[in-house]
Amino acid sequence: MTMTTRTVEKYETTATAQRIADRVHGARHLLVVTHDRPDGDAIGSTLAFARAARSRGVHATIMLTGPFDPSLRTLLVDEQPLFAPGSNPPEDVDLIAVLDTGAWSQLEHLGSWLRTRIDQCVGVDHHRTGDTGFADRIVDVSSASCTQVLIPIIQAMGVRLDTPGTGGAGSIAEALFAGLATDTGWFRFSSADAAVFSLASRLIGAGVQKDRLYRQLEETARPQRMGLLARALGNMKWVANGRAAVMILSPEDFTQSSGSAEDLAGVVNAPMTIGQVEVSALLSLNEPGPTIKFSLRSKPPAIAGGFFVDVNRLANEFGGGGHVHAAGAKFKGTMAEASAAITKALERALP
Ligand SMILES: [Mn+2]
Repeated sequence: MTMTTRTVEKYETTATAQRIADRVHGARHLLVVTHDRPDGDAIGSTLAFARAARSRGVHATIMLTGPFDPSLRTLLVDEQPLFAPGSNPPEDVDLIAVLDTGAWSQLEHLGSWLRTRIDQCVGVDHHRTGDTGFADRIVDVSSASCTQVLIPIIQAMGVRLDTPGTGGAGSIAEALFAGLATDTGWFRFSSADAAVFSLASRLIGAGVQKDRLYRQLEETARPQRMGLLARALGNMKWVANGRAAVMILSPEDFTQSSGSAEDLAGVVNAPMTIGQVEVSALLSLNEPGPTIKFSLRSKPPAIAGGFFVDVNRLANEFGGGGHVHAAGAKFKGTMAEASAAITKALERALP
């Protein structure tokens, strides 16, 4: 009998911060990329890393893939990234930093190009799983954001982060802070631990203007959001003795408020401010059709170890999923059927 041994490589750190810094110093043209549909941490990470490399005299280009929230554009300031698909990566690139992901599935448009240059790639990430297998990578799942993982690398590059007056618009510190703030829900999530606050303190000490950044990133919705919110609250139903709220938005609501699916961000959260509410559900259908979108939110327990509703499991019942406190699903049927089905599921989850 023969034993076949197959090494399944773990997704973990293989390089030191100094090793990554040395590779940056040895590069002529660094390309910085991140996952498709980049969020605040992805954009913040690419900006911080490219700006740090440039401050050490290394030519750096950022390439972003897919749509992203228009408010994040304000972080770019003078930066002019390349966008994929559409433009091609520069030919003379000799080092590629892949940030905030280690999964080929999140690198759809650049994946095949990156695969041909795998020995030029380094990875920096804070996610638990990945399959890109770059030889030099730093994976720190204890970090709240990828920008936090970048700190020791940027320091090893010889870049100072604490100098007062260096944290303004378009700075390395601002980009690092943007990733840290957005990935921790502005320091509310459990990932916002003492190390996160201490890093935030350093960055604010460098001059990062958190109030301006908050306004720039979080208070930029279109007026249409208020119209949709008013309609959602107007038809809200309490279920399970007021411990859950169900809101409905039909195609008519979207037409009359001139709103679109993008204007929905945050609407599902409105009932969560009510003390007795454990779960909020928003059922939306932005144009006539058979597929209704469920958005579900729940609160963490009121006391450590106490009761809470796992909305990921609730969403699973409808073929969807997500996280414990934020999930979604798609429902085929009429709005009345959708409303009856979610009401029944909520009453079961909140006996
Ligand atoms: Mn992240």
